[in-house]
Amino acid sequence: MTSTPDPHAAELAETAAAAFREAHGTEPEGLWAAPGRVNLIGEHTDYNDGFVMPFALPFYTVAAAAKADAWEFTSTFGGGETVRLDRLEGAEGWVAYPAAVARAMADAGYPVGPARVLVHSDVPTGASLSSSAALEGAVFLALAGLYGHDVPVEEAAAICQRAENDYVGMPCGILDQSASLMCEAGHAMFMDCRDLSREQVPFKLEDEGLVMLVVDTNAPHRLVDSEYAARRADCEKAAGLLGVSHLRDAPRHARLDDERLDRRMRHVLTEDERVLAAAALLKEGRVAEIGELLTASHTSLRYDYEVSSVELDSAVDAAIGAGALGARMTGGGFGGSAIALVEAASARKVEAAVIDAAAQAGLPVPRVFVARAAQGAHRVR
Ligand code: GAF
Repeated sequence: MTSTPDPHAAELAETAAAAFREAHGTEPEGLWAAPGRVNLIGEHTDYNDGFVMPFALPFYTVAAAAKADAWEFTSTFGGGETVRLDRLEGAEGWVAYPAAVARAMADAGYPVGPARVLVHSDVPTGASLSSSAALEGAVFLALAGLYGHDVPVEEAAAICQRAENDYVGMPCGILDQSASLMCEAGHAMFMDCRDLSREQVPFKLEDEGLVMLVVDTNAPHRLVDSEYAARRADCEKAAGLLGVSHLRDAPRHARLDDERLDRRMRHVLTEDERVLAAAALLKEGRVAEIGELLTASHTSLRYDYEVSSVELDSAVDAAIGAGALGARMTGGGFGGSAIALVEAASARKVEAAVIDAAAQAGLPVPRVFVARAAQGAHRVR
């Protein structure tokens, strides 16, 4: 939450301010932006009290907002109509997210509202790039700003997570909200999900002649919520059998008789080790060497945790086949996006291979773009 606005967030904010004026005939009191994210490594570890390492993407959701006599929510992506609510309970569609944030803030002792909130965004939706967390983060900052609450950022992330858990009904961990609120430009954020302690690790790939490609498979998410909840339940059961509160504390060489639970546990334990190894390499400037860890993470998510998909596997296999240093799915899985670490000189070749592989397999055409580590959530003006 720094004071220098990201230039792209500032551009989006101008559009949001104009749309707010158009909808309400007045100026917003302020504009707040929160980004989507890529998780570099550390997948399905957050709810096991483990380690993650996301970075913010230069895609933002901007909230233009002002105090008002009633709740009014407008978006530039929903046809521009304004939804007026007498009460926050029962809000539907995208409005369920800002309504959930306002309710969770009140629950936490930060009463807010009512307010006019207009939302404008270029965070891809349904792509595992945290559009929900970006929406929650932008609305949180807007409401906290309007109603004068100075909330520690760790608490802000926890409130946004509870908004999603308690009122949207998605049992997510703390990764996405923390990433959107706490990442810093030019850095990946190594975070311990047990206490949200974190270290910003320099992550400027261009200095090393490398790029990070994001492959949005354009595949619809399938069974995301039910399968996600099932993985959480497996982890809780495995931890219970081992007598630990979270799998992060399972002994390294523990084994479980239940073959499926054993694989789930192995993923969590080895993934935590990979995050620690990747953070150590990045701190030593040995960026290219994290490639193997990314690919090992994907293999573990594919076979042990079983959250990949045919589209994600196609993208990862094609990227590696075309010379990527490493590749993996990112986010919850079952569709969404993959990432590939590549030498800048081979980026085009890898992109073409990924698109060609999808076409050959009759899969949706992926969208491939280069990611840079952008700034976390902040007030634009
Ligand atoms: C989703 C969840 F929202 C996160 O909390 C995290 O568990 C992730 O899947 C998997 O690492 O994005």
